[in-house]
Amino acid sequence: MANRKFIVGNWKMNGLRSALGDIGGIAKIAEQNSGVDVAICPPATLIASAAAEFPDVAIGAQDCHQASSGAHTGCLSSDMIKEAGASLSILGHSERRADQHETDADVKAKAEAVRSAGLGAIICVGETEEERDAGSAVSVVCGQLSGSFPEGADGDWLTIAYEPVWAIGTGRVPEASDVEEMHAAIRSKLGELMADGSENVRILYGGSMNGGNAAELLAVPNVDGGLVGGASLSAEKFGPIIEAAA
Ligand code: G2H
Repeated sequence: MANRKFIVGNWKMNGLRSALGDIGGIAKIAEQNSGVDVAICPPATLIASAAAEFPDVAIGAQDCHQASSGAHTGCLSSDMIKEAGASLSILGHSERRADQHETDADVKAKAEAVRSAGLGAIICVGETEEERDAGSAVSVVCGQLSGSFPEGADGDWLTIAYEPVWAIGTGRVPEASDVEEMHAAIRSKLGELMADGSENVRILYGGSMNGGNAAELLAVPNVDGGLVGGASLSAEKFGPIIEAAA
């Protein structure tokens, strides 16, 4: 049986309190499309207010430290994001792998930390343009998946997001056939990594998804939803993506 579609907004470093109304608008559209799971991951400063004001839509974080507490200036633990109202966290986004030098081992530890707090994890993987041009996209992505893969993985709390780095925020999107090939490879790797239940782990596509291309991308086999950046910042742009998944 096909997985329920999961559409996640990654607001990255966008949004002041004045943007809470946009989360309200998205929550309303999510409510009208109850066959789709929807989450918004605003900046950490908005998690508590968004979760309090809009309890009917899932609110997530964009990162979480692997340690439970301690001398980690500027970081947030899984218990902290949970207490603020997050029910999940994006982990290992390529922007963090590049800017904060996060390794696969860091991402695995972070996923295990959010799992311990009872939260969901969305682990991001994806190749650069050079890696795709060199023909190594599948091996790079499967290598990241193996290295980042947490203990005790289960589709109830773990989601994978395939985000080709060259498609992020560029308006460029892979051919449907390339998305199909990669998602099939990820599905197969999940089967190797898990004793059972690998078919229940949702695999999202991310990278310049918008209202115009969502239906085609979401129809690709093994695409169980989308991780959406720029087009998730308003209900006007995000709504059509949620509706395309319904
Ligand atoms: C990929 C995506 C969200 P965008 O990073 O994770 O961003 O949709 O803006 O390409």
